[in-house]
Amino acid sequence: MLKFKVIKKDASSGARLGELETAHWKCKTPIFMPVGTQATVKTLTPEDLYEIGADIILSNTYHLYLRPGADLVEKAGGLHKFMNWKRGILTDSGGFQVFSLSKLRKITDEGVYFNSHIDGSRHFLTPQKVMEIEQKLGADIAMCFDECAPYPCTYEYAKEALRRTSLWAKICREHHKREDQALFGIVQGSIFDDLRRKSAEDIVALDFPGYAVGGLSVGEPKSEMYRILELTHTLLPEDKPRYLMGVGAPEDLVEGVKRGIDMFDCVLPTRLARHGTAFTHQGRITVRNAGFAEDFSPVDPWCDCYVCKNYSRAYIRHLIKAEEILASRLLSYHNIYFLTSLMAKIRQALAEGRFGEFYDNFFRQYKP
Ligand code: PRF
Ligand code: ZN
Repeated sequence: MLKFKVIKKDASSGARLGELETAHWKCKTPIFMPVGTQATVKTLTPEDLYEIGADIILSNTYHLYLRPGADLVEKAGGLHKFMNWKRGILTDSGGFQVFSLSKLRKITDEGVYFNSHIDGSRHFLTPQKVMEIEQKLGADIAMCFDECAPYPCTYEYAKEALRRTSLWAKICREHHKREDQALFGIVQGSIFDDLRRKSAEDIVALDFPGYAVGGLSVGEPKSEMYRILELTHTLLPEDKPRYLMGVGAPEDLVEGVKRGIDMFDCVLPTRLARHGTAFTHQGRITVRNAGFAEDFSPVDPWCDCYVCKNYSRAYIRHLIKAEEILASRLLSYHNIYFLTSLMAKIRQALAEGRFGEFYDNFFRQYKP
């Protein structure tokens, strides 16, 4: 179902090199997982993603439940067959999307009432129902239904969301039966140390094959996120994968790995791409800016991706100005390649026992 092994630990931080095996795919960690919300990583084909070197992609229970529906995906033979993806898939539970996308929500201990962001129709998701949906979708890794508290929020609110997350995790655990799918628990607790401790304690007691840190990167200062990560990774079992949800800025991947994180996902690379922004080894550039009109160099001269080997900033800027969809595709390809190869370089550094040196070099060049 899921095998995870720590191969090597960094001597002076929480960073580790690992090996993760799921029903469809085996890979080394730490990894970045591109997001394919609606069973597609926007503008890219599976072949593009194989070429880039993506190991696991993420999809969303919330979106697929609303459209096209879990029954249809099941009829197609599961999400892998439906979207023609042969490597790993992780489905998020909707515990975040239902809070960020839908209006008129009502949360009870039984579940969440909400209105579809597509047609306004009324729905009720419970942990039982989310498990039923995720098992129909058939991803390699499924996530528990959780409540992600907004930032800022009161201590009392965060405590209540944590209590509900623990209650739902227990129900999810009981209703999850698929042996070829691993169910991960999610730690909440906002930015409160004692709540994070309590949440980790509750979730670890349920003995999941992997653990996620949720409720971060929701608007809190980066220093708070790093502080909570520093604490949380010491509360999670060493021999299980740790996944930081919804985090994908290059500097946060490096800081996350340093604090014991093995898996990341984020819409950032594809979203930035659609807005004309690219990652480079020195920081982000906005290719749509006039300053690049006659810049015939690659998006990132230090990148060896297909886009950087074949196209210039000036050409991509032209595509953006002319509203040609190829612009989104080329920048999405490059941005995902950038994060995927960043993780490959981190793994290489870990394997060679020089993560500290890598960290220093990265921040000497990359300006967030
Ligand atoms: N919970 C779930 N998905 C998520 C989050 C969470 O807290 C976040 C927070 N960054 C992103 N995606 N289920
Ligand atoms: Zn590139």
